[in-house]
Amino acid sequence: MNKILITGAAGQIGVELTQVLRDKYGAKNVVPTSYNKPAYGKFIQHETCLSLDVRDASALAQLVADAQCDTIFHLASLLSAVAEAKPLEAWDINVNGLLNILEVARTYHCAVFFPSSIGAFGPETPYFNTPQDAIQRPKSMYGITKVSGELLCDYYYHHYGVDTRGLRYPGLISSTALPGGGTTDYAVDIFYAAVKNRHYDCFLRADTQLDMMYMPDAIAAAIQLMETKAATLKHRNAFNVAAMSFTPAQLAAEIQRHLPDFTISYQIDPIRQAIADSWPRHLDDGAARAEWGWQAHYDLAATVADMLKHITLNEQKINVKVPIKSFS
Ligand code: AKB
Repeated sequence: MNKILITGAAGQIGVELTQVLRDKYGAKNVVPTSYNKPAYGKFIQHETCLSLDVRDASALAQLVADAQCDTIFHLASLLSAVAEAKPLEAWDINVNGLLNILEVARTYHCAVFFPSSIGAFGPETPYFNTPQDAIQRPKSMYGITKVSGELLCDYYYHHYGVDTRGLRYPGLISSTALPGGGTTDYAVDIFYAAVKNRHYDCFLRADTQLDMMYMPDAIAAAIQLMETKAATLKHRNAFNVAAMSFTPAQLAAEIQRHLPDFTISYQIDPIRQAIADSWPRHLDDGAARAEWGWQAHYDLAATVADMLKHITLNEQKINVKVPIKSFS
């Protein structure tokens, strides 16, 4: 990786990935782009984050050509709950946007990182130890766009030799940037509510078990996969990765070990609950371990301790957005 373009750089993954890539490859070799002006100006300076709509193929091509990029981390995407509320826009951004990225990668010989998701699976998939190669019949528009993305990445590799690689991320937890409209957002919102109000009203049922990962592991996985020698990869795209799997009740209990007066109640959002109920509980990430040495470092206890430490420290400094509650 010599010159790296990042789309969706102001999003939950993008904010932290941009910083880690800049530290590793040099700030001048990383080109962060975002559709919206970054809400997290503290973390990505406005003047260095370029404005880009991934649906604008010619602007994208111009940028890649001008900056002479050889790698693209394509993070721009609508998440599951928003995609369910805006299915056509989700298709346009998540699928047509990716097609533009793949076409520009084919023309300018770029490698591409594409984040898929546990959302690429559906209720017909085994819920536990979900295999790397399993039936994929997602019921959400988000999941449909993610399966389409996985297949398009395979297609561009097999037909054009584009070096496409990707992961199936679980719900991601981070103390830097908030997620925007996902089903697993509760696992981030809960920390801010715990620190500020000692109470959280959860939109998923207490027993909704899902795979989750702390952001430092998610960032390390993406970079490690992109740095792996191509010859060792059999799957290339859509690697299952896992770190921990828990329910809202288990997460609340772990937070209570640090904040004994924290309480949780449940007010179910039927749309997000239905999405969560259709997703696997725990992925088998054996292929990622075997092919490129994947290993998570943060479990539930370590994640909760680190999140509470950072959010408590930053509470006064970070301009926290109000967590999204409804998408109707
Ligand atoms: C979402 O909830 O939509 C995402 C995901 C699991 O892909 N966090």
